[in-house]
Amino acid sequence: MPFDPTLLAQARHVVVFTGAGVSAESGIATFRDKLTGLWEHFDPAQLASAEGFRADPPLVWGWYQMRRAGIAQATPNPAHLAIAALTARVPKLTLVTQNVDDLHERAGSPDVLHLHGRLDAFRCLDCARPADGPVALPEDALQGRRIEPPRCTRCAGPLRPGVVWFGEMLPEQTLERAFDAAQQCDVLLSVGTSGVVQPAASIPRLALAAGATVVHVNPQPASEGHAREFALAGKAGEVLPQLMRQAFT
Ligand code: BV8
Ligand code: ZN
Repeated sequence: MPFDPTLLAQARHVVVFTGAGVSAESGIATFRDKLTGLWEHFDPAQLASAEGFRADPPLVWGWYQMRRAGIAQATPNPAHLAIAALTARVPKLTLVTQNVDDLHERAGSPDVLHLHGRLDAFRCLDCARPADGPVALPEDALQGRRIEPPRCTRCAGPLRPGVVWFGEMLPEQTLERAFDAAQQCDVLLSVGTSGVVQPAASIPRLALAAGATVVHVNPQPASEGHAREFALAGKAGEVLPQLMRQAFT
C-alpha cells in the first residue's frame, strides 16, 4: 500500500532524518561513493577516525579541506529546500542530520541537529581548544593534496575538524533530542541514508517502535516491511518536492 501524503499534512510532529544522499544532488560525494585521488585506497572509516588522523595528519586534513572546498562551492538542492519549506507547513518539525555540511542551514532550516558534528568547526586534537579564528582554506584544496594542519596557539597541537569520528561519542544532548523526537513524532522521513552507522541508524527504528509512520526516501530504499514503514524510491531532490505538492496542494 503506498504512503498516503495526507499523513504528512495531518502530522503534529514530523522528524526528518537525513544522510549523505540528501546532499548528493548538490554534488557532494556520499560515503558509498568510491574515494578517489590520494584517498582511493582508503576506507572513509579509516580516514574519519582519530587513529587515521594521528597516523597521517596532512593526508586526513587535506581530505577534509577538499571536502570543505566542495561544500563551499555547492548549493542546497531541491531536497534541502523542500525540507526547509516543510518546517513552515507542520506544527513541529525536528531535523536530524548525519551530515557535516551546512546545506540544510543554507536552505533555511532552523535548529539542525548535527549528530556527527560540523565540518566548519575546528578544535585542537590535543587540548580541544577551539580554533582562535577562521581556518584558512587553501585555493587548491579542491584538487586534493596533503595539507599540514594549522597548530593550536595554546599547546601547538594540530587542529582537527569538529566532526564525530568513528569510535568517538556523539554529542550527548543532540543525540538525546534526536531520540526524544523520534519517539514523539507521528511521521519520520528518512532521507538519503544507508542506515549503517550506529547509533544514528537506530533512529528510524525507534520511531517505528513508538508508533510513528516511517518513510524511506532513497533510490535504493531499505525497508524492513513493517506495517507503518513505506519506501519512496527515487532521488530526494525529485521525491520530496513531489511529496510536498501531493501533501499540501
Ligand atoms: C560510536 C562524520 C561508541 C565524519 C561520521 C560494529 C557494529 C556496529 C557498530 C559498530 C561496529 N564497529 C564500530 C561501530 C560503531 C561505529 C559504526 O557504526 N560503524 C559502522 C561502520 C558499522 N559507530 C561509531 O563509531 C560512532 N561512535 O559508536 O562510539 C563509543 C562507545 C563508547 C565509547 C566511545 C565510543 C560514531 C559514528 C560517526 C562517524 N562519523 N561522519 C565525516 O563525515 O568525515 S559517519 C558518516 O558515515 C556520515 O556522517 C554518515 O553517518 C555515514 C554515512 O552514512 P550515510 O549518511 O547513510 O551515507 P552513505 O554514503 O552511507 O549512504 C548514502 C545513501 O544515500 C545511500 O543509501 C544511497 O542510496 C542514498 N542516495 C544516493 N543518492 C541519493 C540518495 N538518497 C536520496 N537522494 C539521492 N539523490
Ligand atoms: Zn591545543
